[in-house]
Amino acid sequence: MNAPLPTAMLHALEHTDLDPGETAEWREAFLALVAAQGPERARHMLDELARLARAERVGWQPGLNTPYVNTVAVQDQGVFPGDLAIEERLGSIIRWNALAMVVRANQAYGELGGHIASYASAADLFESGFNHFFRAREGLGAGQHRGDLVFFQPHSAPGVYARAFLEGRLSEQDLMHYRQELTAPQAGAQGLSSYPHPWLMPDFWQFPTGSMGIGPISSIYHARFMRYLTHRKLLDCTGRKVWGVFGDGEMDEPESTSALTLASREGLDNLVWVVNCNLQRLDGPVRGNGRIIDELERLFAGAGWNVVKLVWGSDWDGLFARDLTGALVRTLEATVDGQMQTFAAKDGRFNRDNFFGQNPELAALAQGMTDEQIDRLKRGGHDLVKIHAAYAAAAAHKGQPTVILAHTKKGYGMGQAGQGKMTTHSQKKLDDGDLIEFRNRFNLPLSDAQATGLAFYKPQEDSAEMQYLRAHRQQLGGYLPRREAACDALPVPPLASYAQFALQAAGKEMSTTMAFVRMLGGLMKDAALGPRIVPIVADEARTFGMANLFKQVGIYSSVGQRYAPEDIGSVLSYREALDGQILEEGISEAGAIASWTAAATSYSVHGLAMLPFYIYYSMFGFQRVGDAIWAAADQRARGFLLGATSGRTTLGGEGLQHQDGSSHLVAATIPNCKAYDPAFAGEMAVIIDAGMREMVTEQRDVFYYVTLMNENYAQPDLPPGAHEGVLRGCYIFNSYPRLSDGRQSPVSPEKSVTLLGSGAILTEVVRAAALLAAEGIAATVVSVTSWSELARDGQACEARLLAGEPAPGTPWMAQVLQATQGPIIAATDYVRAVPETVRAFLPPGRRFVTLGTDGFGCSDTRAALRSHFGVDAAHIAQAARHLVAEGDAE
Ligand SMILES: Cc1ncc(C[n+]2csc(CCOP(=O)(O)OP(=O)(O)O)c2C)c(N)n1
Ligand SMILES: [Mg+2]
Repeated sequence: MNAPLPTAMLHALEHTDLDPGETAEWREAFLALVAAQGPERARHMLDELARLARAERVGWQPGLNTPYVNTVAVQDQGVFPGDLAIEERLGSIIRWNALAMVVRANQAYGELGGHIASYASAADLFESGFNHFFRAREGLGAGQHRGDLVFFQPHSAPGVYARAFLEGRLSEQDLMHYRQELTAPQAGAQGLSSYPHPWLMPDFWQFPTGSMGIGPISSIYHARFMRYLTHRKLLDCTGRKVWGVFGDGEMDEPESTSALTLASREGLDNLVWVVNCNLQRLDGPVRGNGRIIDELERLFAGAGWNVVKLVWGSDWDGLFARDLTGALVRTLEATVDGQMQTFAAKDGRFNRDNFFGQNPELAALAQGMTDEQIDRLKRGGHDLVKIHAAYAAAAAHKGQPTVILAHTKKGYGMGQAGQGKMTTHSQKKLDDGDLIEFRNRFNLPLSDAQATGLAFYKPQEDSAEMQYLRAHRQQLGGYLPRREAACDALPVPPLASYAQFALQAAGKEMSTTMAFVRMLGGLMKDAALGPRIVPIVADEARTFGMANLFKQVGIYSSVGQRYAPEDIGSVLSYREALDGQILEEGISEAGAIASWTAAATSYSVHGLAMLPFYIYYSMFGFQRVGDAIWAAADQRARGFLLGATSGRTTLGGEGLQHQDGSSHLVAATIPNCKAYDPAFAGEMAVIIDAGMREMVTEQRDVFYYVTLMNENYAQPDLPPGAHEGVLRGCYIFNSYPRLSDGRQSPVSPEKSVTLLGSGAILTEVVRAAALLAAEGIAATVVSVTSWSELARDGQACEARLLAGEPAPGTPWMAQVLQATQGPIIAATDYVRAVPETVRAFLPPGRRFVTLGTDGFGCSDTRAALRSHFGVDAAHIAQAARHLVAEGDAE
């Protein structure tokens, strides 16, 4: 890998030299040292000089860039183990089918969209992986490979479908229903989703990557989670890799690069990224005035990654060898990406004149080549031999993650229709001439009519190509991508074994956060389920009173603990351990949610069910990393998100940025997320128990969002028979008959109200009920544990009704409220839109008013905040008085 560069290249890289003679002496001395004593001694000498330079403060820093050439030298390439001609033919066929699929869909329905140019640039990068590197799951048995994890660039999905077509996993009918998931089943076909979506194609896609940046960060945390499983001796993941093919434009997403140092710090040599540097994104060049490969090399090298540059194809080897003056390297060093893109878009003639024509040395280099040959000079990412060499180097590298920076052309092979064109990203229509040109360019065995008719092409099953394709996948364990869901079901311990204190709290004061942490500690002691629990925090464990878990189960560290912690004698000591159970992600909600996703999908990715509990400031969840949660939902995550210190008034002093009044609104929009805002520890216990059973025993693809509060108050016993209501969204908590001279009076509808509350605001509701009862207004208090479950249930009943079903059912909300009387007031610590979602499902004829915390939060006491937002007992009681008076007046 570290073979010397030709001397000419070194000349090309020289700076202005004030004393070339002296330089020559130093150079000769160094070369003599390498020749006589080898590279190790040479490295030692350079280190020594670097130490001296620093000591003398000469202001020298080693640059992070290497020359703009391949990292793997020709002589280190190794022998290509495949049949180049067959692989190229297969690649051409897959390219064609991918293109035909997109163009057909758009000819039929112009609005469907789709992409051709991205896969055209990535095809060889994908194919090398498929033919030689990406391992599929053999099975879950002992000694069987459980498969690599491969993250595919989303808008290159057509290429993955086109390959699956040759593999016999998708039919021609399926390809004809690209982006037609609703129409396809009517034609007996499978609709192919636009991008990798496990939700939509649960047997096919594993990792949702459609939102740029989420694939990259997710791949890092999946790789780290595999280490976690190995170190905790739950599952040996050695020998399995995580591969990710991402775009160069995609690297601009903050999520893409924010965890690079985690990957290197953890020494994740099970991780390989291939960044497809086609120099373009959607609108134009990624770095028109600079060079993205150089920039990424500096970034990744600086972050501690092994960088493999895959810049030029094999045809360039000869050019570099003949470039005795260094003119070629010098010119490449001086060419910015915007210009390189123009060269990609133009033909051989243009490049002879404008690239090689830049100086006589370059012109001489190109002299023996035809325009056609110049046109076909490949970039590294289009040369299967060079790609294989880079992948092999990456796969063998130890101790660091690797990034391969692959230089390609966007729209490669699309000719005038798209190669290197500014607008190529969205090009999805090709005219007859373009199609014929593409067929010719890739030597496809299609007649003119077949080409212009966009016929899909599949070689005979017994052809050399098909045999080759099958044999290579067989060697690598089978086909992929392939998503599987088979895993062991986990038993959940009886509720009473870890949550009796919460179910029968008998008025003991505590917050629901405290109750949760106590329950979690108990659950982790369960022999069967305990080890599968993954507590995750983003530097807020102490905030939530979880410090005791540090000692109990330890914080995961891939190197154990190399220091004596300051608090070593404490029962709460900060204990890091190789088999530590807690994932402490530091201040990175994006990282923590990626960790959670990795654990929450372990049942599918690894065939081993894990149960993550990620606890965080609720404001920094759906609001901060909502898109990552959406992707986790797509990936069919199973686990708990705990939005702690929740509510806009309950958090008190923390103010505007911290106080959450909206997370339940967003949670409600995620179809497989069940969101709860319990007021009491007993309710929370019932919800956690049901969630665990649903996710790890019944193995349903749902996840739970539960908000927790930091307010201490008396926790009542859970009323008998409340379980069903707690899970369906509400139950009657208590009734407060009106008091008159200390005696109870009969209730009349005019003097009754029904008060609904959730989370910590339920305590205000109860206080309001007591105030009203004392004034002669009877109140029934309904504890709402989930507004979104109530709304969903109501919508389902309504849908059945509208569909004319004979027994559509009554919404649970209406059933519960039928037993109550008077106007209804709902109060929460969230924006009013949250309780408003149930308005349609109330019993008919009841007045309904919602109180919430719309507006910006601010810092003050809970009492002051609740008064400010109008959700305290006084405001609730006032609203009730008004509604009762309104009723009296009617
Ligand atoms: C978060 C997000 N923002 C924007 C998009 C829309 N989008 C899809 S592909 C693309 C350009 C991708 O460029 P690059 O990463 O360089 O990939 P290439 O197609 O060039 O291989 C954009 C902007 C998206 N999918 N996700
Ligand atoms: Mg790009």
